[in-house]
Amino acid sequence: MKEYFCNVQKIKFEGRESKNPLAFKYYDAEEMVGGKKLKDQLRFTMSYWHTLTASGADPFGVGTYVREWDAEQDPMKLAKMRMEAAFEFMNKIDIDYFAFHDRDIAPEGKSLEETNRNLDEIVDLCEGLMKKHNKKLLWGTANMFTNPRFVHGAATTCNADVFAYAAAQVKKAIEVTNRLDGENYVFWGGREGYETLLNTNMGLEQDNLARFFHMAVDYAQKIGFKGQFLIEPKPKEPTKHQYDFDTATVLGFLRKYDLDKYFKVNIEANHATLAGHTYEHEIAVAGINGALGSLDINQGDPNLGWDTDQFPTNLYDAVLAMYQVLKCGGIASGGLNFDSKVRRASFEADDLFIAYIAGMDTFAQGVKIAQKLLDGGEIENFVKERYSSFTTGIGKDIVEGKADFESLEKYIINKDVSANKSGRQEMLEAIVNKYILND
Ligand code: XUL
Ligand code: CO
Repeated sequence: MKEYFCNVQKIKFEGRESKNPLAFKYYDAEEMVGGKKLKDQLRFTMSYWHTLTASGADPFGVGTYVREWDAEQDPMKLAKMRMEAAFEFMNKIDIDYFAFHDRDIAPEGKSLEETNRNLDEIVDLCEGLMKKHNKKLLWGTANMFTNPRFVHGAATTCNADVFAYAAAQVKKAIEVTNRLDGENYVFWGGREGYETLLNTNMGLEQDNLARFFHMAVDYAQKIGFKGQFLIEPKPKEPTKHQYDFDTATVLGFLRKYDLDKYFKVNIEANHATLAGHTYEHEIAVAGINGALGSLDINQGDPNLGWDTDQFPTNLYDAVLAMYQVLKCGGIASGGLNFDSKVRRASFEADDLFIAYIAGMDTFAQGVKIAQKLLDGGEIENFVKERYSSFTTGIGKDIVEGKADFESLEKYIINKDVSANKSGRQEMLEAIVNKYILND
């Protein structure tokens, strides 16, 4: 088989003293952390779109990435080359999982029928390569945002024919995900939102979105798809207002339409920050609601108001995110998907490897330090003590549902309120620093 990344050999773990840019310094896949091998704790995932399909184009300029398949003109041959390159990449970077949109892996034809035939042909190739190289599909999804037919949305469009097209497209994408034993299926509402309320029937659009999700659940049950459905929140971009704004909004929507037992969330760092939250906030909201499904890892730029999808290299953020993940009991059927792209100026093929290594090393350290923080217990014990008034006396009555306004009034009316204690934020932040710096 043709080699696509000739300048790169299989990436090895060389340890923290290594100066080799093409080696792991902190990610040792076999290292045990929290009772699991790091590779099972993190389940790193290659995003097909950023790694194989993207070109480095931005709204001001054409693609810059230099790839072995650039000269190929025939769309199906190109799709096959990229699929082979995908497995070479996963083998060399030592990642077991991948995720894709239907249109990342195969080109559209003149009709949906032809498009589906193209997809089947590439999925045949993919299935064989998965068996040969022992790789797994973390999730599949449908791209319902690139083609102009989705200009007004897919499941939330004003055009019923487009709704039908989107339904048929997702039907096929679930079938393909099922065929490849995908462990999850993701809905990111690419254009499910609005630009102006002046032309939008928001009530109908949201009802239709719920109808669409129910159809997906029914169809999955019909064909025996056992994977977890996930919704990926994002507040804006491409639309001014996306309906799946953040985790709390998604959970409210799911409960309103009786969908909450079928869906969890796929949380992306840069989407969290666009919503005005931290990544760890979104993870914690999902965690306390039993809805943490999977993670898209990347980082934004604090000075830019859009989704820059940069590779995650901020260790502090990774520690805080993984701390919440560990507190939720781990990532379950999900993984850590690199929804991250190399910068337009990082156009050489080696940059892809360097970027993945940087991200994998960051999250390896992130989870190791988070586990030590948890094991050290200083923060957990502080929090436990902070809420200790709810474990005895009147606090216990409140928690156990034995109190009401009248009994609480009677209890407090002639009593001094006990003194509040410091929240000690700076002390806790210093503890986090200690664990990072001492590691
Ligand atoms: C876009 C985004 C998507 C989803 C999958 O911001 O995050 O790539 O992850 O559709
Ligand atoms: Co994403």
